[in-house]
Amino acid sequence: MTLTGPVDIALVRAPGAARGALSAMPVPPLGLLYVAGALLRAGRTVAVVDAEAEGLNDAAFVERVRALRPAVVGLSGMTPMRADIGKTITLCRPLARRLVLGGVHATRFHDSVLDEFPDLDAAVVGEGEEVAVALLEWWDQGGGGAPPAGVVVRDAPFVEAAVPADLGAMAWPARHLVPHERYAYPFQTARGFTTLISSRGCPFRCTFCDKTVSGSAWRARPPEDVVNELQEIKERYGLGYVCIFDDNFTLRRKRVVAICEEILRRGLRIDWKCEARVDGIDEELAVLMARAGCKTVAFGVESGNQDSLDFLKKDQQLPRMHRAIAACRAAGIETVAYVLVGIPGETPATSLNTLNFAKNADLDFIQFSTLSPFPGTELYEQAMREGWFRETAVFNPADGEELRATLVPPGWTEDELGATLRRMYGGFYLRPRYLARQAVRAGRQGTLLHRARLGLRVARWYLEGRAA
Ligand code: B12
Ligand code: SF4
Repeated sequence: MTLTGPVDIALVRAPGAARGALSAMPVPPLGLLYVAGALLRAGRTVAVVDAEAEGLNDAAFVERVRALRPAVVGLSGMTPMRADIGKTITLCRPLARRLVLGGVHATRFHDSVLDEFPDLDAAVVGEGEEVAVALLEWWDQGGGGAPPAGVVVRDAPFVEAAVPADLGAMAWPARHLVPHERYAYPFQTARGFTTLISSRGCPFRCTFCDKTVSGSAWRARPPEDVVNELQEIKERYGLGYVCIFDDNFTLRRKRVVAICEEILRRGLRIDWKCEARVDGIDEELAVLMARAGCKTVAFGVESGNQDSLDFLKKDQQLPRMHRAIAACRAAGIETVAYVLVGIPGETPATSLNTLNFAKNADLDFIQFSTLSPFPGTELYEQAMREGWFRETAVFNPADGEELRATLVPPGWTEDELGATLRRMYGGFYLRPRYLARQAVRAGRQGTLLHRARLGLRVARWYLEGRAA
């Protein structure tokens, strides 16, 4: 939808803010869309400018935002993307009276973020829907006295906002504000793509996991609300594939069963992917999920070495991983694994056990990454204590940040991390039988072109690295 100004707030994702070898496939800015939904419900005029999706360069982005004449510009950002946060602030400063940052970086560094970015007027800490509504009201009233809970401004005390408890009462993401035909996802199996969150938070204790925004208390939306949203995605927006980005979609089996049964009861035909722990899926559940449209499950496998899983406090056993992956395969669900390279205790040689695990488990796709110690995590404290912390240019074709917090454990160099990562990608993907099987399946799904393009991008990244 094209909105002409003036608007109360423009929520923006600037050019480059989702960059990376795979960034020709930006995903919707879900956090911004949730904030937009809450503000619209509160009667505000809201625009979302996603320069990544619209293919805008800096000049075109600035013109788009300027034309909206926003009173406030709001942006989001993760810690590895702080150069982009700075750039967006510089571009937007002349365009609005107020500038506010929300998201992971603002939340983690709420006590220093206004010093880091002096042109910011405020930061929103934590889940931002209700806080953003309160902030705009506060600014309307002149912005005097203490700011609302969850808002950081200069020279005023900060009070944390309560985490929203009733997710079922929340407005859905305002998807009509962004061009959904421009979004795509590597694993999508149907035309039209979006993302959805059905629960927030995760009670597990993995030492590398940054739970800054949504914390450890798991909160979930009622199954009916989730299926209503899926139905809207299909019927109002005509989108056929949904990525459920919950930290832990399968934490409560009963809830997953209820969601699947409701999808089936309504005869809703929509493809979806979710992220799960291996202890959240069994044979029977996988069959039900597949019947309800689940095409892909992504597991945080992390490593094929049990010692490494224990080191990371993953609370997961290798045999259970094999079982969950096999259950999905038997049900016809594709499996993706997120896997880490450079876990302390592993060497470049023993980390290849993970590659062997992946091949033996017959996974469909793997995303290998170096282990990142993010501030606020147990791993970060450990990395600082042990002198393992570095910031390096990213090695991974799937991630788009320039500099990434990287852990360089004893026995490794940064070069070895990069080289091992490439060896893993090559060792997994460049197998003739694997490629042939994937090509046949993609042909059957009608995703051959989409996946071939993706494969070519990863291959280019791989070959460039070998030539360097
Ligand atoms: C889905 C996801 C992705 C997706 C989509 C990201 C996107 N741009 O939307 C993909 C796969 C592309 C991705 C990529 C990356 N991700 Co990611 N991702 C997530 C995940 C699992 C969920 C995010 C989400 O959609 N949450 C739901 C929405 C509703 O929440 P939200 O985005 O946080 O927004 C809320 C608040 O933050 C706030 N808010 C946010 N923005 C704003 C703006 C304003 C103005 C206001 C008022 C409020 C506000 O209000 C929102 C509503 O409550 C989180 C883990 C997590 N649970 O947070 C990791 C996470 C955010 N990702 C992370 C990282 C590091 C990355 C990468 C840099 C690489 C990587 N994987 O290591 C890349 C960078 C990509 C990029 N250039 O943007 C880290 C961030 C760590 C940090 N300290 O910054 C996290 C926390 C994972 C982790 N546990 O370590 N990611
Ligand atoms: S890595 Fe996954 S299971 Fe572990 S704490 Fe984070 S979200 Fe939970």
